[in-house]
Amino acid sequence: MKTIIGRVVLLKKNVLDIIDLSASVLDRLHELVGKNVTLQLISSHAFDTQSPERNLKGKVGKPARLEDWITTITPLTEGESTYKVTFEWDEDTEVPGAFLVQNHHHSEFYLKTLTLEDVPGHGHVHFVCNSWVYPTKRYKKDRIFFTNKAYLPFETPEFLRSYRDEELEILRGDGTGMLEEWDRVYDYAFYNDLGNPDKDPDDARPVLGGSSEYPYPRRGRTGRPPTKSDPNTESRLPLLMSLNIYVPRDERFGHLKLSDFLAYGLKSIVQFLLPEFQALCDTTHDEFDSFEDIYKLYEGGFKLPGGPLLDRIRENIPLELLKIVLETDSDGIAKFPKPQVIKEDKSAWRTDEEFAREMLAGVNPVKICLLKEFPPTSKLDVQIYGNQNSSIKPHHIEKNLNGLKVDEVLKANRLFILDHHDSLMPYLRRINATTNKIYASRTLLLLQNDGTLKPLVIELSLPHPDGDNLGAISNVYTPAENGVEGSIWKLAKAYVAVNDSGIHQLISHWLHTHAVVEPFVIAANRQLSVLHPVYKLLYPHFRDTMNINAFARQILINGGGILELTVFPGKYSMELSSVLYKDWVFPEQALPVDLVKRGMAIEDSDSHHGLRLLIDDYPYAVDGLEIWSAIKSWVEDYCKFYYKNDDMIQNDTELQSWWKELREEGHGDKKHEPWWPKMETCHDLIDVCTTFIWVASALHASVNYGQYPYAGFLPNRPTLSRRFMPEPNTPEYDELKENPDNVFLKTITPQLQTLLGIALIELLSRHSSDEVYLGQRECPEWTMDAEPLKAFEKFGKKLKDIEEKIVKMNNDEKLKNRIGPVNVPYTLLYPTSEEGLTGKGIPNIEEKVSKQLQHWQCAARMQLF
Ligand SMILES: *[C@@H]1O[C@H](CO)[C@@H](O)[C@H](O)[C@H]1NC(C)=O
Ligand SMILES: *[C@@H]1O[C@H](CO)[C@@H](O)[C@H](O)[C@H]1NC(C)=O
Ligand SMILES: *[C@@H]1O[C@H](CO)[C@@H](O)[C@H](O)[C@H]1NC(C)=O
Ligand SMILES: CC(=O)N[C@H]1CO[C@H](CO)[C@@H](O)[C@@H]1O
Ligand SMILES: [Fe+2]
Repeated sequence: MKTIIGRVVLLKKNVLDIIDLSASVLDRLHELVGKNVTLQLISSHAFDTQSPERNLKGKVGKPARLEDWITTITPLTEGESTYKVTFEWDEDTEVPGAFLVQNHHHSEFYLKTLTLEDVPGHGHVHFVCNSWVYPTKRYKKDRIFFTNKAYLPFETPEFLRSYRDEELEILRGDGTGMLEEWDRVYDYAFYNDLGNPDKDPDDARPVLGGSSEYPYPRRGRTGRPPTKSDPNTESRLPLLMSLNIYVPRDERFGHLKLSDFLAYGLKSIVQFLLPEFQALCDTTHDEFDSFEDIYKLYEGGFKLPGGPLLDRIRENIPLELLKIVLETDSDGIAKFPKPQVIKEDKSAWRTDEEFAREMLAGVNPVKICLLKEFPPTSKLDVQIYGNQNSSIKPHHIEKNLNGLKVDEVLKANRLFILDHHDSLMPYLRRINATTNKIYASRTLLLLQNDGTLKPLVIELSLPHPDGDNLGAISNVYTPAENGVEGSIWKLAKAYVAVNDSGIHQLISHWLHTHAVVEPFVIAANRQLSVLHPVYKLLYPHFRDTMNINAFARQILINGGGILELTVFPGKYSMELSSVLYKDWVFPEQALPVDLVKRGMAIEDSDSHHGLRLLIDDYPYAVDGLEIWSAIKSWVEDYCKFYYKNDDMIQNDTELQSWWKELREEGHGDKKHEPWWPKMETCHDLIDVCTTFIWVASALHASVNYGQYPYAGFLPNRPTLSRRFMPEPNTPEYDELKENPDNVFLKTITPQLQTLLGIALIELLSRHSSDEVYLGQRECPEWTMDAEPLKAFEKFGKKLKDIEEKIVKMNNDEKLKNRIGPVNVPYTLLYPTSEEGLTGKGIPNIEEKVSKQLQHWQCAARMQLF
């Protein structure tokens, strides 16, 4: 009998919880009366003679105690503690492959790693755990952790196989009951928790997912009971508990109890302030009078309306919280950082050149398409919607074609379109009946000789007042610099921007990155063991998605939540995103496929990456293709190490179950689509993993971290419009002549939603100090396989090279779309970043739920009640 020394690294609960001071005291008490934490090694080569299934399970060693828990004083600052464990180990049982842990303490701890220092014949053996371990009474079986060696299912050492399978069974759960804080179950549910029909019939929302009318990706199941009014709607958590919405425990790192602290702040806000705040919203103070007013938001001179209100707030809320809630200093002065788009030049955002450039390099560069026929047509059903074809005529645009004819520019692939017509038209009648007044829009642009785009015409359309089937009523606007025509043209651009902001937030950002990723995370945790190489490959891109999405269901995308308040489709927002999910096609999320589909690139084997861009200087596509191909080579190198041939893919039971469940459950409303990759070849696996990593990291970064730089100044990317375009010979038209800026501001997003919107995107656009970027891993020992580690290093180097290229291109004056009149270089696909609002950086994951974002809950609710 020999001994093996192990070192355990963990974080005690009280290190992470600011409030729960009692945990460590109680744990010290427990230790004194003999309760403790024990670990047992499991052999991967010797079977357990005690076990009834003897020859199936690896032998379990004697329990060994975590030493020195009492004597290690837990500091109240952040930090890890290291503990020693001494295992007794039979020499003939060979190498340990897993270990069990039992926590007899009063509270949970976060187990990071176990390292065995000198296993005879093997040296170091490393276990990467990264998991919350609750007291044993919370589990039916002891928690198990495996070594950091990746194994395909059939390569798993025989004596570890049943442990591997049992762990997956636990993670799948039994599909019943309400899930609790300590549970680790990954399961599926529809989006049926957004509405609150018990409160008010007006707060009911349709169930998204599970029907052909409202298809949707699945979310994680929480198992809360149904509402009283509608058995198909899941009840919502009471407001004060809303941070405790269930996600599998390890999807949420810390700060559980912070909610108590928040609840306190929240209660004071609600009790003391609400009536006043509501009164405030009803007054006419809710307008910015001039652009100067808006600039003051960033320059520190904007005084929020309602001085007495702020005094009242200050009496009742800790100053720290107040600052976050209202983004003000103690004098009630609102101060936001100046968004990049107005940093260098206060008016360049209003130019046509910048308006067009942001379609290639702004925050939503994924919508613009080549125009293939003129005039543009509609795909809407003629029976229902009548004639929805465009009313734009050659004479509208020919004066701006630099002497060319429409046919000539069309043939030369120089006409482009930002088309927001078909997707919105079916919603316009209902939206226009609310306070929002919007149009369906089409914007045509010309590619000029210097590589920039020039807007040619904007068409704004409404349904016919006497019935949808009578077709669209459209107006066409052309560029104008001065006078009332100039003001009309500026408004037309604003309507397009309103449209584009809503589609950006709802579709490009929420649906196409956050919502579609969650089913991949759920299916992987249910079907791929942590030992599986594909799990290890994708794991860094899974983390926090379920957590941020759960949080979003609580306060952002729920009925009456911030999204409904701040984007034009209002209460129809999520419904609209469900209708547009019908158009989501997984293989088209691959950047090269997307570019070809939008006509922005043509396949060409002689070109770099096999594609020729029709607009050479399309910054999103140029940088995106570099990142895409770096991800692809990394995934290729990694997958080829584990899969030597296609048979091994077909033979991999876990991989096949994952892929089947993703299609049939996770994206179950699309299970009959013929376009799903079959997962029969290495090529399929590489494509799927590359696309997934692209979506979760780079695509998300490109539409997320530019939000503050471009849309933090609302007039550049207004989110709402409240009036229609003034018609000649009306008082509104005269007002426009006299005071164009005032009319502009009264048309776009009002003051309160502006403040709300700015504060929200400031949080979403911020990088935390512990962000992990593409090409980096939190844990250097994530695998012990040497070749994959080497390939990963190569990936990191390639990303560094891309950074250099991006800087070089941004300094090249010939590439006009990379900087533009506003003088903001394109860095949204620059891989790394510093902390804060930098407008660059590609984290491995969609954003973390930051402490600040949690505070935001207060702010949000305060506005919503
Ligand atoms: C719209 O344009 C297309 C293509 O030119 C044409 O086939 C279709 O009939 C038009 N629709 C209507 C309702 O005129
Ligand atoms: C906004 O976009 C949608 C979807 O593309 C489109 O149908 C709608 O008409 C647009 N709205 C405005 C105001 O342009
Ligand atoms: C397929 O799996 C079986 C075990 O399930 C294994 O014995 C066989 O070698 C595998 N075939 C290939 C080509 O990997
Ligand atoms: C211009 C326009 O179409 N306005 C319509 C908006 O919606 C309301 C309610 O359906 C109609 O009454 C308006 O005519
Ligand atoms: Fe995001």
